Amino acid sequence: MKSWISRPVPQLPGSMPALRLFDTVKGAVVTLEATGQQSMYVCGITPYDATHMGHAASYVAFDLLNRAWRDGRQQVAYVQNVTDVDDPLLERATATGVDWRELAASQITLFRTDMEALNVLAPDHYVGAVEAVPMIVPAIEQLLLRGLAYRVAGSDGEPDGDVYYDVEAAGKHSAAAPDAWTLGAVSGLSDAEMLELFAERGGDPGRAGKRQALDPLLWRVARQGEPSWPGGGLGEGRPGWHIECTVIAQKYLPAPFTVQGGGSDLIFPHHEMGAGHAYSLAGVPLARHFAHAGMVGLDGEKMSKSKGNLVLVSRLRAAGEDPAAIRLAILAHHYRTDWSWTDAGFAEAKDRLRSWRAALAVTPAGSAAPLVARLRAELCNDLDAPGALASVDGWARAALDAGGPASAADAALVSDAVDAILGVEL
Ligand code: 5CA
Ligand code: ZN
Repeated sequence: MKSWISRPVPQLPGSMPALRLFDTVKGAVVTLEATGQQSMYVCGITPYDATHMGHAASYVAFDLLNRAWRDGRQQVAYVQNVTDVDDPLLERATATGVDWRELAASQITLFRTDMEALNVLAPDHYVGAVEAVPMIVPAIEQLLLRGLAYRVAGSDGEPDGDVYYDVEAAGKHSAAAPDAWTLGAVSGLSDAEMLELFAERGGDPGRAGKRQALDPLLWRVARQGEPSWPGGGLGEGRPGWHIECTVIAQKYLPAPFTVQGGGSDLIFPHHEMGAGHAYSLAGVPLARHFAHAGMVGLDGEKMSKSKGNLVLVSRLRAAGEDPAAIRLAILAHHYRTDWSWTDAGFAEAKDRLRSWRAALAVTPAGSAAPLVARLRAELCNDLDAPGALASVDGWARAALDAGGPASAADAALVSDAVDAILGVEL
């Protein structure tokens, strides 16, 4: 699928020190080895109401990681998916009387435009679930062959043949290896916590005929009125959610790749099950590290399509708001914290942008290099964007207090650094 167009990233003198990042699995900040080659998979949107501020914040968070790596002279291979067929998308299409393909296409187009406006670097591969079906089918067949997946007989009006992943068999199968996956390896949750979240987040714990309540769907055989694709020995149908991301990541990235990213609502079951699928298929972990961004709310409530309390990037843009200010409003919060979008926070971001731009015109000679060093120190410390913003604020105050004369060379370096590292164009 077509990705979007990245704006060029200025190359700064010097480089970012080794990056420290919070790893969800380890529950601690770890140092990412600077091997020269990094790889990242960030879960993409389900295109039925894009792009709300929660989505935007998660992509800006991993864009900071991408930029920090690049500034540290690392090559980055970046893959993102689009969940372009899924129950909620189909439900929304039915409810609004729009063809599901049109709904998805329109929201993906909007998302691309929003990402470009927010100066989020594009992935090297942007892959839809639909186009990945031919790769996903053989992976599910493999899991069946290895006894790590099973078919469920039809009952209660459901047809025969849906395929589920056997979490218990998969855990036992890999248990001998030190880096093996067993249920809970990624999320560290108890059974009771997993059961609750599984039901909330697209799982079907009560489905008759499953071996364990937490077994996730791999293949849903065709139903009347639902889209379906050829599934070889699986029969016509469509894939389950977790196997889509697993197979796309395995196809386009090394195994293991460096960082699996997404919002914290993806830790369980999505990234847990994806890690299981990947280990079952490849015998090595999916990713070395798992990183998760906090949830964004609106005035204290989680922002979600179902609650209808969405702040859309496209709506703000249509109202003439500067995307750089939207990005700054996001960066004012550490990526791991949960926070709420507010008008006051946005107004603050707009003031900040104005002050930075005014300061650029009176950049004191010799002020740029120390700022670049401070920006790097903040970012390599678990992507501390609020710390970085405070550094630029300090520089801007000093510049405005001094009131000139300006150094053109320093102004150029400050502008390049704020762009390269924070993705904000002054
Ligand atoms: N298509 C799947 C991932 S494969 C999905 O979760 N799609 S999504 O459209 O619901 O979300 C896209 C990304 O935005 C995910 O990383 C998700 O964790 C993140 N996200 C969704 N809602 C919020 C929110 N309110 N705050 C922060 N991040 C959010
Ligand atoms: Zn995903």
